[in-house]
Amino acid sequence: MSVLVTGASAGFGRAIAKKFANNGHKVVAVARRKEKLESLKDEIKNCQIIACDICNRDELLRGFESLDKDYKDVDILINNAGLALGIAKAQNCEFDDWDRMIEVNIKALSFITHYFLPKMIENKNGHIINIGSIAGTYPYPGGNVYGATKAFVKQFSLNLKADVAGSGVRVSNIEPGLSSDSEFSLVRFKGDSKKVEELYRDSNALKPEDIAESVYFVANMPKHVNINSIELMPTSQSFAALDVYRSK
Ligand code: 8X3
Repeated sequence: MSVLVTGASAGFGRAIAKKFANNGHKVVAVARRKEKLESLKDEIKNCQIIACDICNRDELLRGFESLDKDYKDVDILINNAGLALGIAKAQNCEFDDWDRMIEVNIKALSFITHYFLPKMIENKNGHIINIGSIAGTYPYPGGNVYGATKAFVKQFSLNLKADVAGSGVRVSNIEPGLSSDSEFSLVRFKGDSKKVEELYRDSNALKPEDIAESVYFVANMPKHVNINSIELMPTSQSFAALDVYRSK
């Protein structure tokens, strides 16, 4: 029995991996950067790593197969890996950015879920915890495909829940708002640290540990309780008014 976390090298994923490992769980940490995973492995007990791009299905399958027996039987799958690329309006976006977000946020997440789900059903035990986003619910300029991928995660989580009902398997979607201390915004702004600084200025945004706490809470509710979703924002964040563009 183990907990598999994707995107575990940094940010939410790393904090989630630490939270579970520090509470006695075996953790499978998946991410691209081997050195970061090795350093995580040095920090926590009971951790095995899979260093690969989760969009590379062959590498991923090889990684799953290489796990020790007591790590292979994943009972909590945390689909955390995901990214936003760019904040331009749709008409000005690079299609390659959209393609990559769809590959990681939708296709890789679906593939990994598809791989582990049958075993969970067979064991009558398992929990799939997806990391969605408030962007899957609330539209904002520049959110275009990123928000749409997170809307997929939201609906996929609900549809999975409908399919696994009665099996003992649980499905949850954690939807954070503005979150700092991860590489998310630096990736989104393509390395422009000034924009990142401005985004977080005086905001007291959510921290990776806040998300890890929510994930751990959801996973540790009694087995008969399925928390379908948690939407969390920093106290400082709110909703924008609906824009009206006037002709004059
Ligand atoms: C990230 C949260 O507010 O940048 O998923 O869309 S937000």
